[in-house]
Amino acid sequence: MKKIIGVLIFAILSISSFAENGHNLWLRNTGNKSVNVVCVKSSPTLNIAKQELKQGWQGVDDASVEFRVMADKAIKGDGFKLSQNAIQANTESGILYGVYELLRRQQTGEAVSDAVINPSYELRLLNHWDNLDGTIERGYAGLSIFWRKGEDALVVSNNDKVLWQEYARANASIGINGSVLNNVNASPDMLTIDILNRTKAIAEVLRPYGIKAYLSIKFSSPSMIGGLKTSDPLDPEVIKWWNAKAKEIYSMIPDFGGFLVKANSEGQPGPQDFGRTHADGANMLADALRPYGGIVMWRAFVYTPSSEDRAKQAYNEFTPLDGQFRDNVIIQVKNGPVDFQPREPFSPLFGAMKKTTVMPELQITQEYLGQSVHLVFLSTMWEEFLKSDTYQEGVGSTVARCTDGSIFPQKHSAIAGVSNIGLDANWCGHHFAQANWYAFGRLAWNNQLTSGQIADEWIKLTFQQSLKEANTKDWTENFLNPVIQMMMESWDATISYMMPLGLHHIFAGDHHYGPGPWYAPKGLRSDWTPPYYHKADSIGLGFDRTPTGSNATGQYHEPLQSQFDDVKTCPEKYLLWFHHLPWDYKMQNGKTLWNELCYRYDTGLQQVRQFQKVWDKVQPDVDQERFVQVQNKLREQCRNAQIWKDACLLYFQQFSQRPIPYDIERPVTDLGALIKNDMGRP
Ligand code: GCV
Repeated sequence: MKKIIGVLIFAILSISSFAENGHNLWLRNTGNKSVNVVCVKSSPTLNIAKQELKQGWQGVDDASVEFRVMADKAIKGDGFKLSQNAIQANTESGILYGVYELLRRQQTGEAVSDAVINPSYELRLLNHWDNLDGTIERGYAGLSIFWRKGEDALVVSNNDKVLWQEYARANASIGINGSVLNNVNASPDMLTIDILNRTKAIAEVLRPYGIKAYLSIKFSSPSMIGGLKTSDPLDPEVIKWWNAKAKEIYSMIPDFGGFLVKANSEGQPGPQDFGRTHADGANMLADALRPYGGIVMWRAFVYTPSSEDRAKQAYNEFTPLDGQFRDNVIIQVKNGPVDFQPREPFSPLFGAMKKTTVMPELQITQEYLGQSVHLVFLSTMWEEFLKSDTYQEGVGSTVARCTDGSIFPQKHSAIAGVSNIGLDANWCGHHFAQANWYAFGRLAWNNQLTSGQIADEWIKLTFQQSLKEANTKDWTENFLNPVIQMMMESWDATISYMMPLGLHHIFAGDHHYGPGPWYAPKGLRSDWTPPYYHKADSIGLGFDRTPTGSNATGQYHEPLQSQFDDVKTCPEKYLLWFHHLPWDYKMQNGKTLWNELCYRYDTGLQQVRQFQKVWDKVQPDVDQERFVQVQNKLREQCRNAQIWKDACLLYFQQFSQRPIPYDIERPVTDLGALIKNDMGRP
């Protein structure tokens, strides 16, 4: 009898729990209808397009779809013209993107109407912070998919090729067309022949999917690996060295994309080491790449331990150089002026550099947002950022328009996301972190998309079992809607339990996971310690960036400058970013700043508890493997949110000397214990 019950339970479980490890991402579905593809040409890219369409077709059985690689003025760059029975594009990659669009629409139930669909940005890149030894800076999903240490470090195995191909396919399916293969804290060895050979092998796998390979380079490579005495960008021997290196690279990888450079930033070498400017350095490299069509992405993430507010330094350094860069140089600017914090106002460099191409750098890997433990849908953050109005060329000069070529004449337009991909079976460490990779690609393709739409698409592609299911009221009400809502609220929740009201950079140590508002070891430069940012004292909390403080508000175009300066008009989400306010400052809702802070921390924690309920309730609609993994992550997130709340409230209470409102759950941890245990990387 026991045996029979056991068999029955097993049978029921196997029906309901179709195991999935997440490796197939949003590309799990295969079609069940046949389609006839008409295409006069054959090429690796077109062959992939054909195969994808045949494999995923869920439209009318036996329909015909024609691929037309044919110029059309309405179609820009990688764009395409879509209809029920044809995909037309200027390029073969455009046909492939059209195929993925058609399939996505079929799978998500979106109508396929005649339309021309052009990308917002010409270059849509992932930046991998992967090191040659296989580790990944700020990577939380295992080791690198490109590099490894050991005897077989340079062997290109069949497994490597399969993985790179899967990676390329996933990227192409969301429109990504470039990958920077290594960390911006680059090893000079990247440019040695062995590594270039491996780069070539990677580039060959990516190429048919329309993806170009790029490399991060170390500015001092000429002296470190080239045997030169200097790396001065104006030195003729250095110029010759880079010219020869570019020639060598392009002889191996004819479609090589170009270089990404972190220079004179966080200890990396750069032109300033030789008394030269960022423009001197970037232009020298740009000239070396120009004959081959390559570009230089030069990062503006610069700050030094000076008396100047860190948030102001990049603007101070780069705006005087506006107009001095070659047209194949793009200045890559992080979304906020500090460093990928849970929430920042946009960097004032956007829109301010009017004669220089500027590209946004977003961080997909969740360095400051719970790494691979917390469920945080970053699309909402990026949407807020892209839609922020800089006012630089009048109302409507959003960051999106200032960077995508709608406002400023620019030869190129680009956007980059720091990848969250590693060797983990599900690629990203957390099943929901896949949604951030997906969202980045979708927003890079169309910077006007809403996060709601992106979440809707991603959930359908990632979790639904069949098209039939997607159309049922049950699945929509019981799974789709609650999960969308959870995702849409998740960023807000995280801000609340980590750093509400404009607080920023109050992490412990340098792992950037748990709270550490107290963290300030003797001798450490102050701009690497949280008290530099929160400035808690007996009077109040926050960084005064108005004219009475650092005057960072002066870097924003009116009316933003006045709006941020005035505490009454400053959006509350940025209040403590721009103002140092007394603990009893009255918020718009009438609460004191201290009380509001307490409620925000508590609300964030309660939201995560709610996410746990949402997830537990959707269990019948998720395979067992992914269900349990997400459930466990949510439990840990909840415990950690509690720690964030306790740590921050108990720490700030030492300054505010006020009680935590009595209707809020009390802290469950002691501050002393929190400080002693300093929450490390999970
Ligand atoms: C790649 C932050 C991160 C560093 C990162 C740096 C950067 O400081 O903590 O790990 O280095 O940003 O973007 O260059």
